[in-house]
Amino acid sequence: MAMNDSVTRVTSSHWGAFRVTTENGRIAAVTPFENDPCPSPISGVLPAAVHHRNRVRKPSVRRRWLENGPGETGLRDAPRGQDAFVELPWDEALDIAAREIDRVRASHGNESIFGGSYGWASAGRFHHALGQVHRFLNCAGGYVASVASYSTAAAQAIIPHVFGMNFLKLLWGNQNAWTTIAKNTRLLVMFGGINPKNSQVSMGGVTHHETRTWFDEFARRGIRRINIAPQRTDAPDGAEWVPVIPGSDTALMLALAHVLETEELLDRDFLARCATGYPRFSAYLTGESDGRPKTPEWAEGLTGIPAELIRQLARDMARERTLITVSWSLQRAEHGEQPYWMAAVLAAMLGQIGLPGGGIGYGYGAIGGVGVSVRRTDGLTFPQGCNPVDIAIPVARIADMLLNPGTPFDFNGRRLTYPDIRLVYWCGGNPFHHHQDLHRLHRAWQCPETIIVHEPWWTATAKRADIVFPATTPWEREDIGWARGDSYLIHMPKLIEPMGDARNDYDIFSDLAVRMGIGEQFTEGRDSSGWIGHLYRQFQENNAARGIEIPDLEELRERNWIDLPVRGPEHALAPFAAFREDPEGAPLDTPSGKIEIFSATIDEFGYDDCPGHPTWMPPGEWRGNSGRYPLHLVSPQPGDKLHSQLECAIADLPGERPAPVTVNPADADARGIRHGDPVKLYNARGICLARAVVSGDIMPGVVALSTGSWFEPDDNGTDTQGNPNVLTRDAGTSRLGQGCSAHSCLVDLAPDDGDPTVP
Ligand SMILES: Nc1nc2c(c(=O)[nH]1)N[C@H]1C(S)=C(S)[C@@H](COP(=O)(O)OP(=O)(O)OC[C@H]3O[C@@H](n4cnc5c(=O)[nH]c(N)nc54)[C@H](O)[C@@H]3O)O[C@H]1N2
Ligand SMILES: Nc1nc2c(c(=O)[nH]1)N[C@H]1C(S)=C(S)[C@@H](COP(=O)(O)OP(=O)(O)OC[C@H]3O[C@@H](n4cnc5c(=O)[nH]c(N)nc54)[C@H](O)[C@@H]3O)O[C@H]1N2
Ligand SMILES: [Mo]
Repeated sequence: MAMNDSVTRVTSSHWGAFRVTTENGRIAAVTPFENDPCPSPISGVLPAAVHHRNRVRKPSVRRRWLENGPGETGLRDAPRGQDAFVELPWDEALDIAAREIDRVRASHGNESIFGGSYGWASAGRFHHALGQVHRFLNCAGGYVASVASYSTAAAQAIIPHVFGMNFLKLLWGNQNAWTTIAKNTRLLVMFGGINPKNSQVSMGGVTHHETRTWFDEFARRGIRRINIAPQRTDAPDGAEWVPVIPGSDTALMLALAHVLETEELLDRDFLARCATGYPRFSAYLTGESDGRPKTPEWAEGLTGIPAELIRQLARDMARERTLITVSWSLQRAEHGEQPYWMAAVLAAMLGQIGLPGGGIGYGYGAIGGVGVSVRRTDGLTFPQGCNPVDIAIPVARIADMLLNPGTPFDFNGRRLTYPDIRLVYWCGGNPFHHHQDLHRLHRAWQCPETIIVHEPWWTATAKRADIVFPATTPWEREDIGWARGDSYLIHMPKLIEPMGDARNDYDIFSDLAVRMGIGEQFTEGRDSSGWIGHLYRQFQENNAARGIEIPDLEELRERNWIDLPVRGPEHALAPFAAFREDPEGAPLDTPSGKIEIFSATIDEFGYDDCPGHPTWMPPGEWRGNSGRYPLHLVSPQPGDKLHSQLECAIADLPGERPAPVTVNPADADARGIRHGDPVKLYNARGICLARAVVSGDIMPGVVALSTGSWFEPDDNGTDTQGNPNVLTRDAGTSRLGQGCSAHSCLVDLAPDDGDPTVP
């Protein structure tokens, strides 16, 4: 195309499809995709972000690493993050990196390379950064991997024990569709809400944003909606708001269960036929086994919810067709396994699991694809190969691993040992945004000899690497957009030339692979367009076998997008219906074949932080047991963007940084803080700046600061942008799940008077 042509094409992203207009080789404007009923505004900053001065323009190597070699002892004087970078030509930088990977694998073995490399990267089936780095490291002899996710680690550990299936299988294939809920549910009880700001996003994309539309429909149909969450805004307007102290949902669920038990409102037949272990659990519930009945009065003090309200809610749940939903946030907390398990027990007691619109659902609203009625399509996956190294850590235990090589730890019934990591390779994630207790991560990050990062932008993680390779963004390369739970297949055209010397992750890995003698293995003789064509043909074949016709790639290029005929109420799910009908004939894959209210397997692990049935254990850091830091910090996902992506352009907007912290008027008044005031949030782990949004939409005693700001500490270590992870605690949910427990965090708040110390 000629340089001054103005072209508009549709492209895809994790937050949906949108139109991009390019002019003179630059992204000039972004406009909504016409078929999306509720397009996400996240791409508004795209033109500014893609062309931002903060882009990594050339391969860059940290000066002291270059001068002194890997593992140089000077890290104490100039830790990663405080050193200058030297820009090098591609050939030289690739030679250095390939030599260094070869050195580490020869002298310490592949089990000293960490390639867990967590992150969302960007959408697009072929250029997905994580698939790229994993395939590359597999070809190179393997790497230490990571398992589960920051999103749902505790759920992924507990759900198979309870329902006998992988959590993701439950999520995508065994939950009520929105259509089924609209038709059948009468009472929707939402623990942690169902937040449309989160359903803007889905892994790989969500073209048709329909959560709000469904809630309008629920309201029209008179479906009662109850939002049990610290913030009113956690569910669409019109829901009844029941504020709950964060981390106390298990106590609330136990009290609801207690009412069902004592008022004989439970389905004993369902429990006998479809569940196991109720008698043992009910001895705990009634206090027979521990002397403490889990009454509504008991829960009132823990949850902040009046006992009478709990009692009434339990009766209403027993009377109506009730769907209990639980947001993912509940399990990103200490003992995060418990509310997930207890919600399943509560649903089993109500006896509606397997009935349309009843039972239990996890993660509605957390991502846009959940609940959407779309037939499954398969394929378009860049093969990662096999990992010859059989070591993986729970994903959120990265700092523990780097700080404690050789130390044993427990994980879901196994005793594992942290490996001794010499080289970290990160591609498509931003741990210095997403990990907890960032000052601790910063210390841990000084341990490896070498850190290599691919990034389009100079994020806090890129700034803390030894070798940084500039990566392209999706708008600088061709790809295919398609995702689970979406019906759209989108050709993502290359819209502009790469910024600076940026290259595709695939091309960077191909060149490293050639230098390391594994070129043929990694590329199989294909360049990126060869791979896209190859994967696309496989996708066509797979789906033809299922009767879904996919046009040729040339035609898709021409048409830009197509809406595949895979949507519709006929694909609505009937979760657990067959099991409910005939639990012996269609058993679950648990040891008992039933829903496990008591799990002998978990019991035998002997974990005091995850016993054999759902149990209330007050978190170590929790409002009920705090003196010094009286406010509970929740750190939800940002509504205006995806994690830390495109942040540099948002930070440029007047008044946007530091980030807003939502505070109840009572807490603000007590500290002399007014709406809009600069404030500092602090605890023993760190300090960050923020600006106060004083609002009655958050319950007293709780403050909310979204994730997403880049970590930019000043000389005193105070984060200037408002990243909650300088405050959050870095500990596993329990020995079972070892997940991220960011939501268990206490802080205090003060006006920002410019004094670097805390009051
Ligand atoms: N306190 C607290 N912390 C949390 C959470 C919380 O609730 N509270 N939530 C956690 C959760 S659930 C998650 S998922 C994580 C999210 O954490 P991350 O997934 O790490 O966040 P992103 O900002 O999406 O990071 C993606 C990075 O990849 C880069 N990138 C984009 N495209 C490409 C590409 O093509 N190639 C390369 N090489 N790089 C690319 C982006 O610039 C960005 O820096 O945060 C976790 N952290
Ligand atoms: N716009 C946007 N959408 C996103 C993302 C994004 O970055 N931006 N990230 C995506 C990702 S990776 C994920 S994992 C999902 C996460 O989806 P979720 O985990 O469901 O969402 P969060 O925003 O972390 O939390 C939702 C709400 O839970 C409430 N909450 C916190 N702790 C508790 C508690 O103990 N009890 C109760 N009852 N409520 C509590 C908080 O008030 C919070 O606002 O979101 C996805 N969607
Ligand atoms: Mo996530």
